Amino acid sequence: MKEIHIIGVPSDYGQNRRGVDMGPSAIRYAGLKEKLERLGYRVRDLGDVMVPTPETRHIEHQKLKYLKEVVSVCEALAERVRDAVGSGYTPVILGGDHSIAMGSLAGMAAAKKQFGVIWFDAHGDMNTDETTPSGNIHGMPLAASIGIGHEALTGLFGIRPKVQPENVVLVGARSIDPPEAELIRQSGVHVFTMADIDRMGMDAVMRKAIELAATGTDGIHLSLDLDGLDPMFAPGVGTPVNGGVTYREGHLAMELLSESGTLLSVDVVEVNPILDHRNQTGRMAVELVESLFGKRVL
Ligand code: 4U7
Ligand code: MN
Ligand code: MN
Ligand code: MN
Repeated sequence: MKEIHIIGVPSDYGQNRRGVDMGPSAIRYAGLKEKLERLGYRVRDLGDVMVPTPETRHIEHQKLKYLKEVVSVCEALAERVRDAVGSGYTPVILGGDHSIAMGSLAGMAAAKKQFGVIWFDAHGDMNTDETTPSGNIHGMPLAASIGIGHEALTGLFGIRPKVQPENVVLVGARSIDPPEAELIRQSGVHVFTMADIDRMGMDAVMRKAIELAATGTDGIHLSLDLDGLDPMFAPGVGTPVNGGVTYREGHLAMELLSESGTLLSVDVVEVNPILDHRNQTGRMAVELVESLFGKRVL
């Protein structure tokens, strides 16, 4: 069985509500390492990527807030992910806001010829500095990873693009800004909205998503934004959106990905303990990861 490497990235440079920097602690506190070990894995916690506190920095670009800091955190993460995956380990990357996924995907791109991405999220994360309504980089990591947007982000770690849009699948989308929708349509990434999940069911959606992400690639990176779940099950997120994936649909999605045997790496992002209720969202994150790594009833 593959060895799992946990990497924490306590960064909240990509969004404007403090607290998501405590995500790695909350997820660890919910028992991530022990629970993965109980499933039979060897697990090493590599600790956190160094992230200077934002109060010691200042915002230079209003449309790309904390650009320099986001890039340096992502490049430090990319090195760790490249080394873990290159040595045959499975990284579990703990955010932090979703901007850190640019680092995960950069590391994957350095280690693998081709990989697919399942982007589990209420949002599209397909904004650029030209379309962003907020200036927050956590709304841009998917666009940047397929080569769309500001060159400081698209060219991160010297690889561009990180992933081919035809191998990228959004699951759970229900809040997309109008210019972002236009970019999604032009880009060629695949999207299953909540309406698609309602009509087709999560089983059919995930089977299709896995096929699209895995075809012609070495495997799949899952980017798990906890706001993809309904806020009833994951209240501790900075940008909650009603009408999300249920508890059971979330687990089913993880089980199907687990059974496919295609998982290479995962990030778990946007857990904000300050907005949470007694670490409900941190615990939910760990439960989902357990299903993803094979936990079953019998
Ligand atoms: B997340 C937003 F305007 N689209 O760009 C933006 F609604 O990583 C939200 O999915 C982005 O949590 C949410 O700021 C980013 C906004
Ligand atoms: Mn996101
Ligand atoms: Mn989101
Ligand atoms: Mn968010």
